[in-house]
Amino acid sequence: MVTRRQSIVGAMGVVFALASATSFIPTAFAQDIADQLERRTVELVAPPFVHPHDQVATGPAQVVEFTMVIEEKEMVIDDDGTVVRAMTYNGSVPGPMMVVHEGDYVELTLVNPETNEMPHNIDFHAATGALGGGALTEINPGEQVVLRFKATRPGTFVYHCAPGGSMIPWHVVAGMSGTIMILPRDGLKDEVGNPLRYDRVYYVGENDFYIPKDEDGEYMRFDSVGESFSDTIETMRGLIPSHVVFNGARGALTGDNAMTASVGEAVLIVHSQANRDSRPHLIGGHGDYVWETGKFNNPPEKDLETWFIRGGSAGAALYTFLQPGVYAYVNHNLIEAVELGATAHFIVDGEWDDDLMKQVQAPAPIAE
Ligand SMILES: [Cu+2]
Repeated sequence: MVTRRQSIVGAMGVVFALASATSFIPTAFAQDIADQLERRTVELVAPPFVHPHDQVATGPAQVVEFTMVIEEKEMVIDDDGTVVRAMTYNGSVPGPMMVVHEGDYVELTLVNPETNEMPHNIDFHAATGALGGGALTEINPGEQVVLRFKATRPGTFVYHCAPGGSMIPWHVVAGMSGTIMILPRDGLKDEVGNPLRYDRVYYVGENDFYIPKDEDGEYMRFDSVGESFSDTIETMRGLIPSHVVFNGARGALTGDNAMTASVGEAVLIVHSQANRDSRPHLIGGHGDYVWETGKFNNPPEKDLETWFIRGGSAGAALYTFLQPGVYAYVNHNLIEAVELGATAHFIVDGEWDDDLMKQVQAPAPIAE
């Protein structure tokens, strides 16, 4: 008998080659440890913002419940009105950032509404086994699934869709990635164990888009997400993105959408790239403490000018702003920053410090 799931998956040409290898995994136990724990439900918020959370855990491990709804939709990604047939977790690119503590259990309800066209799933780089949960979360339109995993390793980790074959890179560059931050129960620490705290946290998710062009050199627009597949894959295989953007679109974090801070505030910037390398740089600032690989069991690097985000990872940088003004936060491949879109702004208020910098003489004609 061919089920609806098999017919849809077959029609998509998707082979869940590894799914059968994990079919022996029980999905429920009579006496799970997690069943004994207290539960907490978290409402996710769209990036660059992060849901409220404690930096230091206030009690024993909990089961932290999240829900994400997968939304396929058109999104405008630049000032020219270029449109992508995006696939998203909760409607944003990247998807929302989750925060838990080491030892907590993440319990995600993932919903794929009937109105979508594609099967989807989720692979958490923070999770252990079953393709990061990907093999246990494949859902067709009209289905939902609940996955629970134990947050055993502290750090910032990417999650992304991975439904098999060419669907994997396509869904990722169409927007289906995000980040979870697993804090040590006693919070972040410097290299000798002193506590490090942040006053604000922002999540900057970087995404490379590959919008095909027609014979006239114009960006193409498609009637459905399915119809965008073959031209998009052809463009993707050239490995040259048409857009590299923060938060889903050029300008999504500049101007009126700039991130804000005040002089003296410590700001944690979490930066993810699920598909491609990046190199964040804060122009006029630094990374005081940087977990370049995002893994908090390793000591942070200090005083960095630029840091490296490996494709398929998320890193974290802590910086206390010392001067007011507008700071550009860029991917320091400056072609990607300026031409392709990977620029954000911080607007920082406070008092200027002449000791750190002063214009000793304003521009004037060259003295004779
Ligand atoms: Cu997907």
